[in-house]
Amino acid sequence: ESGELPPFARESETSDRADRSPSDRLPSILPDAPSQPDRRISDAQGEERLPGRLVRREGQPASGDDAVDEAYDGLGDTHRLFDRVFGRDSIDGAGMPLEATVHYGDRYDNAFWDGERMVFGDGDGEVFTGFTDSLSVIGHELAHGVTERSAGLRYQGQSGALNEHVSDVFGALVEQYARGQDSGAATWLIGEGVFTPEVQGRALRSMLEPGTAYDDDVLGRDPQPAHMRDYIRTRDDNGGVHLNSGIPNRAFALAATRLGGFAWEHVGRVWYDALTSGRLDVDADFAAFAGETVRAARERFGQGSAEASAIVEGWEAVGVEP
Ligand code: ASN
Ligand code: ZN
Repeated sequence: ESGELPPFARESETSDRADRSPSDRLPSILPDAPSQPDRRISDAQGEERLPGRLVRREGQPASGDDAVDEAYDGLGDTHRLFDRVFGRDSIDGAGMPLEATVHYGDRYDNAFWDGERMVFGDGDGEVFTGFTDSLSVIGHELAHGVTERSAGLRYQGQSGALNEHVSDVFGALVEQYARGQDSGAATWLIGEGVFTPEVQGRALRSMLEPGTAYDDDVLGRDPQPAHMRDYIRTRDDNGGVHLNSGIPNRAFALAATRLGGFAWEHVGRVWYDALTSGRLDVDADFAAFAGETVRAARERFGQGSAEASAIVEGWEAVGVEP
């Protein structure tokens, strides 16, 4: 009946509490102190050379250049989500500096992660305004770094679409967390604010309604599928990584909106757990990834939890059997 207490329990029962400092007495209930980001923003000054000239470091005041200051603030918001919500300090979980280059190229119509830094073009001014205008885009690019240093999903075919999907998930969550938005109030759009007013469109992608983000004379219609039956087989875009990501994106957004509340507290947590579980293969397909999210949900929230059920239903709604 009186089994051995685990060593830590016995210790706390028997130690003389008055002799210990407050931080010794309350170690397990005090959250980790938040970490600070270490941001470094460089300016490529219209060239396609990296890194460009360092123009703003951590703690320095606003530069007055919108792209520089938006990148700086957006990296701060992204660091805050990963650190405060998931307990991950920066891209590598060990305080790695967050480096970005803005004003990359001449009217450059994209943003990307190059393996070391986030890079943002200014846009051509006709279709695209600058890519730092959207917090979800900044979060998306930084999340590529997190994926590279965790599951390492290979940027080709289904694993590549999952890599894109994970970046959209954390891009959307950074924005929702910064705005204090619950999943019902969220837009679920990636890249709001990157189009000029001339474009008939809301954003680059819609996670909740893939295929409906824009319908424009110049750009055409948003080509993202929303269900496995419409999966796009192509050699372009590493096997359609920016297209087929619509399918898992919708599964995530459906699960989140079904649960309500803050997405980063349930589905976001589960996706982060799955990504960092060490159980995902670099070549994971949609079904394998879905299975890992369900497993992670059951581990964190319980076998028959509402969270696990919503996630199963989200995947089934897009034709993926977890
Ligand atoms: N904006 C794109 C992305 O981050 C750029 C690319 O495909 N490399 O996925
Ligand atoms: Zn991407």
